[in-house]
Amino acid sequence: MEFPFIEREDREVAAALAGEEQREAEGLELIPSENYISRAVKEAMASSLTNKYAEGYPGRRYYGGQEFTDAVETLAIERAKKLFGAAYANVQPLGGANANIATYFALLEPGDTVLGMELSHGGHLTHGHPVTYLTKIFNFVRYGMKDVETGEIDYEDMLRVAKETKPKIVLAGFSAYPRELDYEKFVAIAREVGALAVMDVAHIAGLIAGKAAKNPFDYGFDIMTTTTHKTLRGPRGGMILTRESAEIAKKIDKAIFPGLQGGPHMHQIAAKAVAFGEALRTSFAAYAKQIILNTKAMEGVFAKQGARLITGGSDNHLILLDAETSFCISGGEAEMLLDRAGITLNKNVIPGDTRPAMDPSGIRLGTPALTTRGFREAESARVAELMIDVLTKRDDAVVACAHEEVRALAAAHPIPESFS
Ligand code: DSN
Repeated sequence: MEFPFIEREDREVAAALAGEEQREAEGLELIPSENYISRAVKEAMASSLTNKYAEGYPGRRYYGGQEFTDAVETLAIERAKKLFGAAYANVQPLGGANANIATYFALLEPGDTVLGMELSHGGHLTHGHPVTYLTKIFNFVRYGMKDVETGEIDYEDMLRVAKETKPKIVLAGFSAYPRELDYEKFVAIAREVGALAVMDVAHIAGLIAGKAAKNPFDYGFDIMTTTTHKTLRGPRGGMILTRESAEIAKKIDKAIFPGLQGGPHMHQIAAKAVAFGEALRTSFAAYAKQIILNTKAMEGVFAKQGARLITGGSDNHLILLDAETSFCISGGEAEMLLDRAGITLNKNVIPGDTRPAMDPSGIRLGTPALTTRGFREAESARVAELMIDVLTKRDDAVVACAHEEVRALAAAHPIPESFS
């Protein structure tokens, strides 16, 4: 993307923006929570709607001049409802963390309990990690995997904890778990203890929208929270979806505004509307399916090499690999080494990790961004081979050689401006 005005008026920012454009174009993005947006989504984000205050919701705002904010927010809401089979959608959360926090404040009293996934087993900070301020207000209890080699969740223990601690929310969802959850069991446990079943689908929203993964609402989940910028391929932001209860939706609306946020970012909401429109096209289903095929192709290469994959593989868009056991290298070192070859991914804790969080044993990688660039199974498998080469040999010549091939793969698959 060109920035002619910034170039003319602010050379320092222009240099940083141009650098990022080049980094994204020439490198391969494997961070599973990242993706590339269309030019149409970018245009909406750069639109004049950023100038407008619009506290409230369509048809009931606090300031005048809302005919166009109401139009875009209504479009975003209606498209989101259609994509996920929801009765209600709040498209104002500024991000996934905000969506989760608002859901807690909407539905809980201080001191109430949430049963969520252990962070080192794939859960997210906002699912109640002690470093978040959420734990000063609510009580978070945990479930995890019974067997990290297969990824099976310990549903028996989860039920035991639920009966003992009486959570108000049973929270499914993850940011580093490569398997599908047994939604029936989650909902059954929630119902048994009188809790609401909430699923944070941030990572797999695009897979659900593209019908390449099960939809938690089909299994009775009450609420889904999500980001809009990962597999869903929209602008950075969040959203909360309610399956059927008008009462819950009303509480969520109040928690977002005036409870936690001020003026909604209307340019982002316009971009969400555009992205949801893109996700409603039939081509998006093919995209979602290809993400999983590409992950499987990478999984096959790592498995053949004898690498240790947490849960034994992947059913979705991401792989969690024990770099320490597989390649005798820490996650942090692996991340830096691969960065030098133009392959970006992130270090990640693995279950039972004994290493520090800033340099854990694992790496997390995924295929949503590569798939947007048109990678298919063969190219994805080749990227895994290049990674293995770099991680096993590590010398400068091998890194340089891999980097050259990465540049060639990137050049052959330019970041698209449109998905139609
Ligand atoms: N930062 C996002 C991720 O990478 O999964 C969610 O925290």
